[in-house]
Amino acid sequence: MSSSPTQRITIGDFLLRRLREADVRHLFGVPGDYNLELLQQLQDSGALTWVGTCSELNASYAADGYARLNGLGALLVTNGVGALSAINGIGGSYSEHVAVICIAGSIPLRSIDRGLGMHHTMADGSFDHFLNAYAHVTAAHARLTPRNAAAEIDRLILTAWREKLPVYMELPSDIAYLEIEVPTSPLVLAAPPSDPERLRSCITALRERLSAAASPAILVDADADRFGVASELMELAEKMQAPVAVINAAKGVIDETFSSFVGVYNGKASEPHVRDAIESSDCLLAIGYRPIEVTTGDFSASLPANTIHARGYSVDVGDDNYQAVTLKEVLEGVIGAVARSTNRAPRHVAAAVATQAHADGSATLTQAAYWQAMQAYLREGDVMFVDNGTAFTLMGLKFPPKCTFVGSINWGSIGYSVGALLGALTAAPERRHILFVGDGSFQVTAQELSTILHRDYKPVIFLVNNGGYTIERGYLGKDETYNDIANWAYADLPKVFRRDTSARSFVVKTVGDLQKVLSAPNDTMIFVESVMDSHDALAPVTHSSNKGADLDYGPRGPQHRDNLQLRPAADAHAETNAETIASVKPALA
Ligand SMILES: Cc1ncc(C[n+]2csc(CCOP(=O)(O)OP(=O)(O)O)c2C)c(N)n1
Ligand SMILES: [Mg+2]
Repeated sequence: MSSSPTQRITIGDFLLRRLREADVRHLFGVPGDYNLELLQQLQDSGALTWVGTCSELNASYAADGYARLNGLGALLVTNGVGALSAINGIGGSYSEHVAVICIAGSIPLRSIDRGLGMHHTMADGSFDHFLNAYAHVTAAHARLTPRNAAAEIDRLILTAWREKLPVYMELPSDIAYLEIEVPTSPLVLAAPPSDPERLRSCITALRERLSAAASPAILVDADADRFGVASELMELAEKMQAPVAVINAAKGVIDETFSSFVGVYNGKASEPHVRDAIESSDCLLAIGYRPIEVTTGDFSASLPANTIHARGYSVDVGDDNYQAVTLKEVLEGVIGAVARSTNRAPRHVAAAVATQAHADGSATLTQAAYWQAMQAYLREGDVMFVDNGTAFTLMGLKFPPKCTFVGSINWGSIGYSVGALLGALTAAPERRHILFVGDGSFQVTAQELSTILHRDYKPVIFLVNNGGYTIERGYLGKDETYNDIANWAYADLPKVFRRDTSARSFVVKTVGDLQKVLSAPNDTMIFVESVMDSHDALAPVTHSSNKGADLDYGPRGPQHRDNLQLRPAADAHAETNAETIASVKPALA
């Protein structure tokens, strides 16, 4: 029996206290009768700041965006209707490895005990549907009771943080004000310590392989960010003079101005020097590598057979698999164990330099000119958000130092970026946040702009109005109406969502218009609607969509019919600067 001191506290207050101890300072969501009692506890205690959103879907995206910058995020929804609205976003957090705690105020235990039918249920006598649904998209789930609350709250929060995955917690509405006995000591977010022997052996195995290698290299996936080891990887690369590449799901995780950074590895779609560094390495260290078609150049990625695979809590080296080790401790140990290399030929490759766009300011705005202007706009420390669509062109730009990239590459749910922007702004309002979004994606979650304005945040929003789903036209339906959308007055929306807004809104149609608005100061929201042709997409985007259609529909699919698919323009390579954005890749449509 533990003799640590305990105290009596209500379940709701304990939950809020634990969230605060886990450095969750904000809670996103939508009130409902089943969660209002917890909201009142939040209000009375001031433990957390409530950020009400327009929908639970947006709250789930916001909590994810918050967690990307904060390590952990949380949302509060109501039973069934709220929980199922949020489940897409939680699925995304699972797919993208983001620690989000989804709390559902749920049916009172009294009703469950007595079998009383209640609203926001299927009225079929079962109260478990949503718990069961969430079991598939979370690392852990539980319905709290007065008996299990103290243990389950800690288990769920710790599981989310340790696994970098979402969890789901039902708080029956009649127990939040009941008192339980809990430890007075704060919750400590810590990874379980490594098994000393396994850690030692693992570090030795890695040191032996790396030290014997002539051309060691490192390949980084998103887990390097989630497990917070980017700086260790850079230190290791620097010490070994080894090149580092990222896959596009990890864009921005390694500082792109770091001398050993070579670029984005994407199989055959990679720049040759990146491909060579990874595929011909005699000792490749891959971090959390989770290949899918859009991160591997349609499965053309080919890692050396003897690649070392390191994950959050395990490492594969040759025939050996090391469990009970943490990535950070492994990397720290390896950095200490390998000798500093002084004689390896530096692999550093100068970054592509953007060619000058045509100076004619009256020229109609094109994707090529647009992205070239964006390259010049980015600055140190920016947080960049990308939604699905031609906005993926951002992935081909070179980021300045200390930038953060927020995207949903594996999950790819359109509209994610607008909710994520709200969340990330809430976590780090002092940074400059830039959203790159298409009109189609924006229409899914546009109303969250109102919360961003309401809270006086000052992001820069670049919206491309191209009349619909251009990236989809590269799959199928080049001119079909199913890829068209209603043409909103996008730039008027800040005014609609906040009457007294100070936001600067612009509609730009020419290169000159765009250049002018890019000099606007960042002292308020900047909203730029750029009007472009529905068939304008850089060749890498269209090409990727075309290949995606072949994979999706097979040889008997309709994509080969005449003119049914937007293809790379015949003169794409003649574009003034298309080639400067050559490594654009993912297209999830
Ligand atoms: C929730 C969801 N629904 C549908 C899709 C399919 N989808 C992927 S991209 C896309 C169109 C994006 O259009 P837009 O944002 O306007 O980008 P652009 O026109 O620049 O390509 C759609 C509908 C999706 N990824 N997610
Ligand atoms: Mg569009």
